[in-house]
Amino acid sequence: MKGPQTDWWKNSVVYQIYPQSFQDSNNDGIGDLNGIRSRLDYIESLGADTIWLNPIYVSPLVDNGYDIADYRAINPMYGTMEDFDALLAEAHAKGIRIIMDLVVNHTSDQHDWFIQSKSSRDNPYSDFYIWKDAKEDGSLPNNWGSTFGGPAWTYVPERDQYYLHCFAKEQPDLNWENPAVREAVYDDMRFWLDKGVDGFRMDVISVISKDPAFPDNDGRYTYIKSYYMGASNGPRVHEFLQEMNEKVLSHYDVMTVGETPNTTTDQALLYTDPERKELNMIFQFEHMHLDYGKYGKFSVERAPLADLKENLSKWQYNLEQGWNSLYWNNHDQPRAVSRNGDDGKYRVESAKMLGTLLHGMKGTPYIYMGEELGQINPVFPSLDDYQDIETRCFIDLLRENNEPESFIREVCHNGSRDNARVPMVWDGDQPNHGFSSHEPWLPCSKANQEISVKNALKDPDLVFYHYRKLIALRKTLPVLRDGTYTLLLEDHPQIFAYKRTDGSDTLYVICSFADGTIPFSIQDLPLSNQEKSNLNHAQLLLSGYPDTPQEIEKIHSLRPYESLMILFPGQPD
Ligand code: TEU
Ligand code: CA
Repeated sequence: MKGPQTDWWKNSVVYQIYPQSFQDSNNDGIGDLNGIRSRLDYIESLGADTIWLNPIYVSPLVDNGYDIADYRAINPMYGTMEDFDALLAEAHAKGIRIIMDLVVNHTSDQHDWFIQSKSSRDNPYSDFYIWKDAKEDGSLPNNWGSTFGGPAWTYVPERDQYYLHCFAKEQPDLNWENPAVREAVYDDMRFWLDKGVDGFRMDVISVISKDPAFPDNDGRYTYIKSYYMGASNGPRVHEFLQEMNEKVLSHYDVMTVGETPNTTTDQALLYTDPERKELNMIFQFEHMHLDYGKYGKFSVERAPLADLKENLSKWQYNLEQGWNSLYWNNHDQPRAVSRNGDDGKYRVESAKMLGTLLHGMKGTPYIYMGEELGQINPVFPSLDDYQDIETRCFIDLLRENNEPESFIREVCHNGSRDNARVPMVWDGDQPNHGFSSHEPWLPCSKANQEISVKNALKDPDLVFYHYRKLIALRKTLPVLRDGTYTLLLEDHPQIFAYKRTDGSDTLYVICSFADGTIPFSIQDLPLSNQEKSNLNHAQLLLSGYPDTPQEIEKIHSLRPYESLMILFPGQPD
């Protein structure tokens, strides 16, 4: 929407939809825009007020849409521009905003810009991409590797040069040093903003500025040869984003979230401090890397609770002048219940606990489709069933390294992006889980068959209603938006506890990561004298168990993965 920027996004809860897998409406086995529109009531009932759509533009789907061939046209498999307009209008009518995925670090190699650019060294688009000669000795321009395996440079005979691609060779990096590239991107952004889109999630936006010397890297990130991804936050990235804000974003009341791999809290402040007029918030990855092993997230490790407590708290403390995004899941990550919770006996309790832990923090929470149900990692019958380019690349790499097939299966089960991309489970009793009456593009997950919307809506004690309460609390409790954060019980080996306070209300969030019952009482917390004398005023707002005593003095333990939200309401003025 045109007009000066406001900070509506500080009150928002964002629901991420992977369009290919959410709801098929024309029974071709592929999710689509009309399918999403048919499910807006569900999203409205959850209470999320903003939808993030993964890319729906024309694309050859080498990287499932993150290789865009036309930024202003809808991929016909998702529907038409009229279908998009209808979705946007109906969402807005329900008070639901929609943000799009802006993928402008690179295009598809089928984009007209690249087709022209690679045809010769002197055409209007020649400098739209990053072309380099071979080194004197004929070797590649530098040692950068692609995130999806192999070198980050591919040779084109027509130019007798190499072009850079930090991702697949079908995803050539745009040359942001070229003002014409930036203006072309800004025009494409205006096209969507003038249609009423409410903002953008910006794909690997920290990578758009490269060191002009293109130096060899020190070989970090060798497990996926993605040397470059270790060097994002390049020299002109903030200049480019301030220009983008000044020329485009500042003219609309929109939200922006930049995806910025390998970004520290200091760097995050540069992106999100409102005084700098760049982005509203970023997706950082430090908590996603706590269980990384030799092969990154294709790992058998688990994030130690102490590291989670330290890292999530660091981001709460250090972004006071900025703003955090809060996420466990997305289309690139495995399911949080499997990764950080218990996807067996205590699936429901641990899913609720992870939701409480995240949604009690300061920032904008993101819910990835199915997270509100407590979805777990699917079991793919064979390694051949994985389709994601990143997973395929790792399977090849691990086999090159002679890793045992059992290890490869285990780390793909733990880390593959396909874990998040199987069809949404509407009704486990319907063909293809109610997603489609046609064989889906990616097989449905039997492991999630009972973890369905239909079952969730029938049972108030399942994860859906817990997430709905968390979202409702964020709309009604100012302390959740503006309160300070303080980690409590720092050294407790099984409890992650913190408090939020705004000088009036004080909220205590207590989360057990133990798979057994452990002793706990409210007196274990550093309550203020006033709180100690007002225990009877404290309110148990939310628990992961239906039968937790409302009188908090009667709580003497935490059951497996039990989570509590306890409010000491401010004294009425
Ligand atoms: O992801 C950025 C990225 O580097 C991811 O591949 C992530 O680092 C990796 O999965 C490890 O967690 C963005 C998109 O979200 C992803 O889907 C695209 O494949 C990628 O950029 C290229 O556009
Ligand atoms: Ca379809």
